[in-house]
Amino acid sequence: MRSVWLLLCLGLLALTLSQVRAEDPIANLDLEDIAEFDEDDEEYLTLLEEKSKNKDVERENELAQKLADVQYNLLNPVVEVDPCETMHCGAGRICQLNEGKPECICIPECPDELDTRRLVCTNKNETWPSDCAVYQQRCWCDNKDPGCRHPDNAHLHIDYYGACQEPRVCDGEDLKDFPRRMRDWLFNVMRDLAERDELTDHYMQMELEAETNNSRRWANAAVWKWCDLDGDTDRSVSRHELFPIRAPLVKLEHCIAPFLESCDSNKDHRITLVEWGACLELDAEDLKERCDDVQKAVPHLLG
Ligand SMILES: *[C@@H]1O[C@H](CO)[C@@H](O)[C@H](O)[C@H]1NC(C)=O
Ligand SMILES: *[C@@H]1O[C@H](CO)[C@@H](O)[C@H](O)[C@H]1NC(C)=O
Ligand SMILES: [Ca+2]
Ligand SMILES: [Ca+2]
Repeated sequence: MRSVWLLLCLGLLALTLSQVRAEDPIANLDLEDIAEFDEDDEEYLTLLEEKSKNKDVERENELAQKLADVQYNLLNPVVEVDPCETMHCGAGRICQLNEGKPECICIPECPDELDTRRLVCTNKNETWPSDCAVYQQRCWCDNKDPGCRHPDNAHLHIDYYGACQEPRVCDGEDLKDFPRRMRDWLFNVMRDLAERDELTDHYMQMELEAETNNSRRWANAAVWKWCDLDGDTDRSVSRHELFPIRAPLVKLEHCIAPFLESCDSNKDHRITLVEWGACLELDAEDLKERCDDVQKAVPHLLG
């Protein structure tokens, strides 16, 4: 019985590890959005943030270490398994044993960050030393801990990676050329994931089509990314779901924010596939919704 449990545990960790590699970075949130936040959004955003955080090499190493430990335990089944091993705490929280029971608590200390590349800009346009510091603050405010600096910080989010900066205006040629660059970028990301064997069979097939049929090249990549962003599979991409392509790119691509803004042409805060195709300047005829929902089931298993 115990070994079955351990195997399950091993499987979950392996799954987590493979996910870590498959995720590309992320993030977004506008000030005016805060008011609309409901529990589901918060939860979903936390999941996204968690995913992007997982990209961290340190975290990957840590998981590799855990995996090694579980393997060791499999071979040496005398060792007690820490109940925290299988406990999943959200961003800014860690698992701690309380009278033998696993419990999520606010991360007591974030690593001292001297590296300016770790800086993040929040939805309040405040620069924080690291993503850890932001999640810790949010946790403290959720828990009414004295470390909470302002009650609003219960809704603190990362707007983008890097120090807060004066937004650079994107206009003229830059904006006009952006859809083409974005299409190229999406195709390259998809191809890259295919080469690393990190797409599901369904998306592998779409990538192959994109490679071999010029008329499907941009369209398939666009459909794939749109499906990929639609985390709750309601067939529209909310502002929160744009987090993964916005946050890591804002600093590098001054046109990404206005571009994504422009995609929601009817301003209902959701991007449909038709809107997505139009803002990437693709032919509506070529855009067929072909999402692979199987893939979407995976994160829930982990949650
Ligand atoms: C955000 O903060 C930066 C740096 O302090 C500042 O230059 C910029 O104008 C602010 N942006 C907004 C939208 O207030
Ligand atoms: C390429 O894609 C187009 C558009 O979907 C399709 O009509 C055509 O049959 C495809 N060509 C090949 C060789 O598969
Ligand atoms: Ca959605
Ligand atoms: Ca819309």
